[in-house]
Amino acid sequence: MIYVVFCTSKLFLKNLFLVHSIFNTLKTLKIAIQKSGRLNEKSVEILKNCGLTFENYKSSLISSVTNFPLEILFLRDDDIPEYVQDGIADLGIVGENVITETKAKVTHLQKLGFGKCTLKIAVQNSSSIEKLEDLNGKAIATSYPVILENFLQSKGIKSDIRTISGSVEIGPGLGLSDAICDIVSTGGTLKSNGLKPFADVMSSEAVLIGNEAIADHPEVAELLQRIRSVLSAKSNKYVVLNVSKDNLQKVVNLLPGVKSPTVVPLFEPNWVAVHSVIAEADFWDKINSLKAAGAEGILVMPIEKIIT
Ligand code: PRT
Ligand code: ZN
Repeated sequence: MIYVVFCTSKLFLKNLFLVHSIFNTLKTLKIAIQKSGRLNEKSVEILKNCGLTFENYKSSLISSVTNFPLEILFLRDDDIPEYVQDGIADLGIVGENVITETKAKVTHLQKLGFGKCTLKIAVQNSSSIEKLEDLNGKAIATSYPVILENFLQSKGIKSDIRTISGSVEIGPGLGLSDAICDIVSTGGTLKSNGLKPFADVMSSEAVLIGNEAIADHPEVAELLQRIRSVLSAKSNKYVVLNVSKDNLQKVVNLLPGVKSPTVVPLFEPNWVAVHSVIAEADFWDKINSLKAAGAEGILVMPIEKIIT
């Protein structure tokens, strides 16, 4: 009986992790991340930046965190939403595109700011398809049939969706389809295959997801707080600048800080150093405004964590 259940590798792995979680202490949380591929490195990086110590074994399926009650499961990204939905993993890091495609019932806990991409419909450069309605009755090759179907339905379009698992971009060239629906980040792959983007279907980035029953677990809250402090630090810069007291108010008005800027007297009379935090997004605008307001000797440093 057991041999029948273990007959495919996906089922085998799922059962292996299930048995592991039954015999393991009930307290140890499990987070599933991609074993190899585009999300692996950044997933490992964000967990390490949260102060978690573990070995990133390329050959192993599970790694224990030595300084936090957490185990890391290394999986194919397509399996992560289902593992989290079924409680084999409590948490997971995976692209929103995969969550939507698998229709997994999981809680979205936090967007992570990496793995950004857009699922797009693209057509050949020479294609006569010009507007969405032109896709009626046309064949579209994709690895994301669920997302594409939902999109087309919402636009009232009926196309022939051809599901293929990889190298979708060669579909039109081979005469397999009139268009494709695939993930695009730089656009280089479309270009090198003589395709042009035609419509955006969904934008996506890596997110932290949780099993619906585990989301308010205290250790999940702790991990979430650490992840948020890492993300917040990443999107901000620490700035130290000098300014004469005559211009101090003008400079302070431009700087929010975490609470408010720190102002420290300099040895030179009538001059102070101002310490503050600036959002990465409006960094250059702010720096130029600060210079115009009289700031000098501006130092900009990365921040490791912001704990509020
Ligand atoms: O082995 P496993 O199943 O775990 O991984 P995978 O091969 O299925 O996925 P992987 O590692 O390629 O991607 C994992 C996730 O990264 C995706 O589900 C997306 O959420 C995200 N992501 C971000 C991308 C891209 N950018 C991306 N550019 N996933 C795929 N691509 C591919 C795309 O399919 C196309 O072939 O890159 C090509 C297009 O890239 P550009 O830069 O030429 O536009
Ligand atoms: Zn995959």
